[in-house]
Amino acid sequence: MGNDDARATIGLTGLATMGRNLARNIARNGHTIAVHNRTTSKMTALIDEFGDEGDFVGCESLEDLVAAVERPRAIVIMVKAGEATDAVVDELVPLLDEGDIVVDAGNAHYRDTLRRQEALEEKGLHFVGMGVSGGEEGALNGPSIMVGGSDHAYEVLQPVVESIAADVDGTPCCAHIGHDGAGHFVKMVHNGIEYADMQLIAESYDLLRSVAGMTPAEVADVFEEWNGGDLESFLIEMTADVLRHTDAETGEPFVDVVRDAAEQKGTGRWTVQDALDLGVPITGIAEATFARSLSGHTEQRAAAREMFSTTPEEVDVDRDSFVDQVRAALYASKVVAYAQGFDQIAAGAEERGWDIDLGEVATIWRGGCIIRAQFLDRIREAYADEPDLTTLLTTPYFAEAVTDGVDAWREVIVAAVRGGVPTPAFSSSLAYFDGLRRDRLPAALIQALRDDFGAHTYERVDREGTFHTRWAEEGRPEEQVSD
Ligand code: 2AM
Repeated sequence: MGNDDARATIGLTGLATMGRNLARNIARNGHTIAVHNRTTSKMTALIDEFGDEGDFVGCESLEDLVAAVERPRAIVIMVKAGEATDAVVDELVPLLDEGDIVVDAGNAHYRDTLRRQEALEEKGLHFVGMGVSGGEEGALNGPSIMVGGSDHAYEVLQPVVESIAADVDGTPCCAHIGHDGAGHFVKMVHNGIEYADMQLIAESYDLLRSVAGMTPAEVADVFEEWNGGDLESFLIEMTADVLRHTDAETGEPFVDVVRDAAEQKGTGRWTVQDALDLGVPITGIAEATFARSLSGHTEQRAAAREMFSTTPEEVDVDRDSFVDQVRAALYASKVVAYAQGFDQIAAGAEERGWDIDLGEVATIWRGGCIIRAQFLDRIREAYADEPDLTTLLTTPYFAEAVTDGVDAWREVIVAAVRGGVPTPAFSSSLAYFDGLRRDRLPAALIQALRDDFGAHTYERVDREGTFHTRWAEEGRPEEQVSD
C-alpha cells in the first residue's frame, strides 16, 4: 500500500474523552498525529476546538488514518475494552503492512491482549497492550504508562510515549513493562491496589466520623494534615477536598448526599480472580472489592437494617490519640496492600515469563496515576537495594512502619469491632501480617484433617518425605508415601 502522503508519526482512533485527551497530549508534545473516530463529528470537533495545539491530521476513515501515518505505522486504539476493541482491530488489520504496530491503550484484560497479540503476530504485525493510568486529566497532562508488546514496538513508540507521560524528577512515568500482555497486567494490578487504597481511606474516614465523632470537615482537616507526611498522595489530598465540599442544593456535607453504593468497572474483580489463579493472597484488594459489592446489595442491606439495630455502639476514645492511631493503622494496612499487589505482579511475571522490574513499576507509578504517592519512592528504593526482595513487608523502612504502628493498628480494629464499624481492609491486612509472622499456623490441623478424610497426605516437621496415617486402623499406623 503506498502512502507517499504519510506525514504523521502516529495515528489514533477513538476520540471519546480519553482518546481525545491522549491525542491532544501527543500533539502538544510536538508529534504529528493522525486522528480518527467512527463518528466523524468527534474528529472534526477535536480539530475545531484544539487544532491549534499541535499538528493534527484529520481522517474520515480508517483507510485515511492508515494512509496518513509514516511506516512502520503506529496506530493507537482507544475504544471501549472488549468487543469494540476487537471490532476496530478486525477492521484495521487488513489495511496495515508487515511490521506495523497496533496499540491498544484501553483497559483490556491482559488475556485479551495475549490473544490479540498472538493473532496479529501471525499476520506479521505487532500488537501492544498499553495500560494508561490517570483518568482524563492524566491522559491530557501526563499519565503513567505501562507498555507491553515487543522490544521492537517499544523502540518505535518510545519517543512518543515517554514525551507524553508524567514526569517525576526528570524520569518519565512510562516503561516497557514486559512482553505481550505485561503492560495491561500491571495496569490491572495497579487498579486493584487503587481499590485497596480507596477502601482503606474510606474505612479511616468512617472510623474518624463514627467512633471519634468528627464532622466531615474535621475529617478533611485530618486528611490534609496527613497529606503533609508519609501518607502524602493524590488520593489523600483529594479526600480532604471531597470531604470539605458542601452540596450546593441542600447545604449538607457532599459526602452525605451521595448514595452509599460503590460501583466498579471490573478491574478490581479481574485482579482478585487472577490472584486466585496465581494463589497469591491479596486480601486487601479482595476485601476492597467485596466491600464495594456489599455496598451495592441494597435489598439485603435494607433487610438487615430492619432486623438488627443500626445504632452504633459508643466507644470511648481520646480523639487526638485515636486520629494518630488511625493514621498508623492506615499506613500499615497500605504497606500490606502494596506488598500483596507487588507479590501478585512478581507471581504473574514468573508464571507468564515476563521479565518485570518491580522497582521500575514503583518508579512509573510515582506520577500521573491515581495511586501516585510519596510512598512509591520508598518501594522504588526497597527494590533498588534488593531486586529479588521476598516481600516488601520485611524491608527496613516498611518493617519499622509496621512494627511501630502495630499496637495502634490493633487498637483501631478493637475500637471498630466494639463500635460495629466494618473495617474489612484494615482487619484483613492485620490478619495477613499476623499470619505471615506466626511461628506455627493452624494449617497443620488442616493438613491432618485432609489426610483423615481424603488421604491427601502430609509432611512432617521432623523428617523429609510425604506421609499418610491409616486413621481407621487400630493404632493409626503411619506410612511413608514418598521420599
Ligand atoms: P463513536 O464516537 O463513533 O461512538 C468510546 O465509546 C469510543 O469508542 C468512541 O470514540 C466510539 O466511537 C468508539 N467505539 C465504540 N465502539 C466502536 C466500534 N465498534 N467501532 C469503532 N469505534 C467504536
